[in-house]
Amino acid sequence: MMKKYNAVGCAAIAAGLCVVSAAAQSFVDCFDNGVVAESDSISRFWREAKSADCAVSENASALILRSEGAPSRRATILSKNMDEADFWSAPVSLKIIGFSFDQYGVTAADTIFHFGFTAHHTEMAMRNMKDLFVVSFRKSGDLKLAWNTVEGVNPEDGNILRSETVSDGADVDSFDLQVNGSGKKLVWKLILGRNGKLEAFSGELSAPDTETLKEAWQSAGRSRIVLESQTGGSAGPGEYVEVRIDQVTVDLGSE
Ligand SMILES: [Ca+2]
Repeated sequence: MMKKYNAVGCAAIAAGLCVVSAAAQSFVDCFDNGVVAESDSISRFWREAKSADCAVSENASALILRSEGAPSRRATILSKNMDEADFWSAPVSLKIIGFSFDQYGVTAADTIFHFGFTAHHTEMAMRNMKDLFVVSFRKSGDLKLAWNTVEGVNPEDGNILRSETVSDGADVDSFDLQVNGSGKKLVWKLILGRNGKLEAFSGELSAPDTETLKEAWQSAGRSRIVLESQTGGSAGPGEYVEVRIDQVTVDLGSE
């Protein structure tokens, strides 16, 4: 059964920063209470994993994932197990709203955001998680959507479902990752937003790949969401990548 949570606590709604849709909203975090681990409605909802020098914080109604100081540094947060994120039972939509990148001393191509779904059991860098269905997005516009069932694979190096270079990567301010594995195949749709202008990509896994992923996921017996910032190879001491997010929601998807 889907659990429903209230979206109370989104003080930023009045400011127009935190828009909560009325229909089918299952989970929302507007990062309003100053403590990352505490979502606006669920205690101890997020757990974090950070490389040296990295930071996860919540400030002014935003989540900030900051990776810093060397290549391949990561700041990661992992949700609790969520019935709402179980796309094998019902279509799921994971929305990242009010997104922006900031970086210092690091190239746009090395300014990296990862997000998506995982059946992994505990918080750690995403490359060390198995069972991922994820998006990798770089400020340069490099976009990859991939899945994997093994540890030690970077999100952008798994089984690639889509690889694109989108225009105006620095202007992307929202993501909506919709996944539906509740039928015979897993179908997905990814919608990028730039100031209200939407760009969509979609596809589906083959039946054998769907079976492989579903077996791994159901063997793990959980579904979580995960977000991560990462530095690429051009990061040195004092240089950083920052990902800022105003709101994360998990809803019933559209199919
Ligand atoms: Ca919080």
